Amino acid sequence: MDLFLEPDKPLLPFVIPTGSQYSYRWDAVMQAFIIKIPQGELIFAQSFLSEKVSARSVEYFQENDSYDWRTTPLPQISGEAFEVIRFKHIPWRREYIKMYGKHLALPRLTSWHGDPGKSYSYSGIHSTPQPWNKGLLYIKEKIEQTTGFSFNSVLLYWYRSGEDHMSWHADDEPELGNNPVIASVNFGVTRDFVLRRSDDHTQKIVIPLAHGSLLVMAGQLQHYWQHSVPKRKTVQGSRFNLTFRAVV
Ligand SMILES: O=C(O)CCC(=O)C(=O)O
Repeated sequence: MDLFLEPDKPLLPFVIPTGSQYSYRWDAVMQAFIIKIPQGELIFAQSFLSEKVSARSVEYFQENDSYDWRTTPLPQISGEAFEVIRFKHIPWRREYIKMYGKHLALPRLTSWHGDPGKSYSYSGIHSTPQPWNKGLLYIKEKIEQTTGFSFNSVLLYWYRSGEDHMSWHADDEPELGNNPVIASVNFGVTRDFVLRRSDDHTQKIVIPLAHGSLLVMAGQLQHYWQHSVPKRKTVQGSRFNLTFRAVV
C-alpha cells in the first residue's frame, strides 16, 4: 500500500497559485475545501446539492405560464414575447444600465430577493427585494446549516448562453458591510468563475462552477480581489447563479 496515498482527502479540482500564502485543506464535516489565498478565504464544495435538488432547481427557476421550458429554449424567445412570460417563482428581469447616454441591457437576467427593507445597489441599479419563496429558502437554509454563516438576501442571475457574462468587479458595496461573506450556488451548465488580484492582474484563479456546486468568498477578499464570469462562445445552454448575501 502506498503510505502517502490519502484516499479520504480529495484533491482540489482546480489550480491555485503556489506560494506560502496559498493553501487548502479538506473539511470532512462540511464536505468542502477551505482555501486560503492572500487576504481572502474560499469554501468550495463541488457537489453541494444533490442531483435531485439541482435538477428541481433548474426546473423551478424556469417554470412559467406560457411555455414548457424542456421543449422551448426560453432564452431564445425575443424581447417582447419574453417580457409577457409570467414565471411562477422568479420574476426574471432584463436590467439596463446607462452608458454614454444609452440604455444598455445587461448580458444576463436578474432577480433580487430578500428580507423586507434589504435594498441593494449593484451595477448602478437600485433594487428593492422580491419576497423569499420556498425554493430559495430551502437553498439558503442548506448553506447556512453547512457554513454557519447567515444571509438575508439573494441575487439571482440567469446566463442564457455562453454569450451572457459578468465583467470584472468586486462585491464591495457599502450595504454588504466591511468584509462580506458571499455564498454562490450554481445550476445548469458549467461556467468559469475567475478571480484576480486587484493590484496584480496576473495572479488569477479559474474555478469551473458546475451544477450543484457551492463557492463561498470570505475574509478581506472583496477589498483585494475582483471576479468575473467571462464569455465562453462554445458553451451552449443556461446557467443559474445565486449569490446569498447579508445586507446590513
Ligand atoms: O455568476 C457568478 O458566478 C458570479 C456572480 C457575481 O459576480 C456576483 O453576483 O457578484
